[in-house]
Amino acid sequence: MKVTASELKYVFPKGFWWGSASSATQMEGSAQADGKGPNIWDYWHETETNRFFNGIGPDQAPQFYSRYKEDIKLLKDTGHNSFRFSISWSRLFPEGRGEINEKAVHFYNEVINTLLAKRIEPFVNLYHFDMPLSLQHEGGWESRSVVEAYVDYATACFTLFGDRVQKWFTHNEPIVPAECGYLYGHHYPAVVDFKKAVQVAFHSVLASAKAIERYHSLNFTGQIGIILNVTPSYPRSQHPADLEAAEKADLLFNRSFLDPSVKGTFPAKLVSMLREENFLPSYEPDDLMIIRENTVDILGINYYQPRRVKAKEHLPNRNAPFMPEFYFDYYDMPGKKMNPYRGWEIYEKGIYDILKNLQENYGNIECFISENGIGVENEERFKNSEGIIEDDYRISFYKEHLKWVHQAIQEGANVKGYHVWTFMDNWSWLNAYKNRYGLVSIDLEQNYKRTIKKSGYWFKELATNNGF
Ligand code: BGP
Repeated sequence: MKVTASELKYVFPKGFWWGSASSATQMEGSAQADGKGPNIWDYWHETETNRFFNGIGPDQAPQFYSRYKEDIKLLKDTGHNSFRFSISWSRLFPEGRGEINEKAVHFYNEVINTLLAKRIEPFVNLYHFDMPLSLQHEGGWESRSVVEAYVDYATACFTLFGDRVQKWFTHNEPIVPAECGYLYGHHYPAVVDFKKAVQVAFHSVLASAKAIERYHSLNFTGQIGIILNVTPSYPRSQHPADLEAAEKADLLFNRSFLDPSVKGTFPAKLVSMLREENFLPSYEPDDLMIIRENTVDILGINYYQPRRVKAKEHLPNRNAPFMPEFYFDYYDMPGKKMNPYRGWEIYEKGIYDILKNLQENYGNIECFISENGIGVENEERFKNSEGIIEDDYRISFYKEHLKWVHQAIQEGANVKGYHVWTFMDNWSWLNAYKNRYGLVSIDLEQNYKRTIKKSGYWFKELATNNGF
């Protein structure tokens, strides 16, 4: 229902981007179809199925590959004026480099053209956790040759689709492959090695800068940026030791990517922390200059939860593998609000704190909320007699975050849009279909039948009214 602006409490700036984010491996399915090469997820699922919730792998993602037309219509029905998806590197280049897969070119052209025909702006991300297997065999992001392969892949994407795509992103949450793949064992190759994690992180930053350099050198008129999960670090107290713990967590998890991406430099304090432990990455003479000169045009912010920390209570075991938690302990704040299904704290003001930080300390760079959402288990129980899931908790979740986004805008934050995670219930890296995040539900029993949830109808109203 369209209402007038005076009837709304929270009105957003004209042209605000309303939409959602997705990723290839989580949405496309058809993991072996039409010449796609395997990526690390296809491989890991095949070799260690037990690691995945109910043993379900990426092949059973919601089949966007074959159903994109129906899905793009649903994007329209849920009010999207913009939509982020990622290109599957191993669909476009089955070996990661070399011969291109024409069927993939056709597919992504179709997706882009269908979106544009419906006046939905495509936001295209190049890397969302899905390393082609053959490049992982070369060492993945640990390896310099993979950085070069990535720049070639990015160049191919710009050349193929850059006449129509105006918003590009080099990575989604690049810290995740570093921490989950090289520290915490959640992503393949599940190595535990801090030095390697740092190398992976450094190469991701370098790859991003090189792709930005390439994009700008090709004289496209669009923008290129990066998507970061900036998780504010809150200290338990104002005790100097707690403050230091929070600062170190912030340096490691946020500023490690935020500073080089936006300012072109790594924080001196982070560098000295890493030097002290002999963890500095290896790099070539020009790398730091490339990073300095090729910062992002735009920043996407994924926000789900805060990070609460305190000073360490006990000395770490120096014989155990080094972990970020050598610098701080997690703080379990009494009374915090939780999403029990995902085990993540819900703290709406965090989104405002991030935007204020960007405004005050990062030149008020143009940004948007690129992911925000809540994953809930067994949503079937909320189905009404018409088969629609009444997910009022999701609507409240969005509203409570949007109030803070609105507040930041009133105070001058340069935030241009709000994308939820996610459009349609999809396959999650470790939880498969356990927690559902979509505006649209998927019925796995009925051939992935799509049904708009109550939140999907609400989102349409939100976008139509440009506020609520
Ligand atoms: C973000 C990722 C998404 C998505 C989301 C939800 O960090 O960018 O890919 O998965 O988190 O998390 P999960 O699927 O683990 O519940």
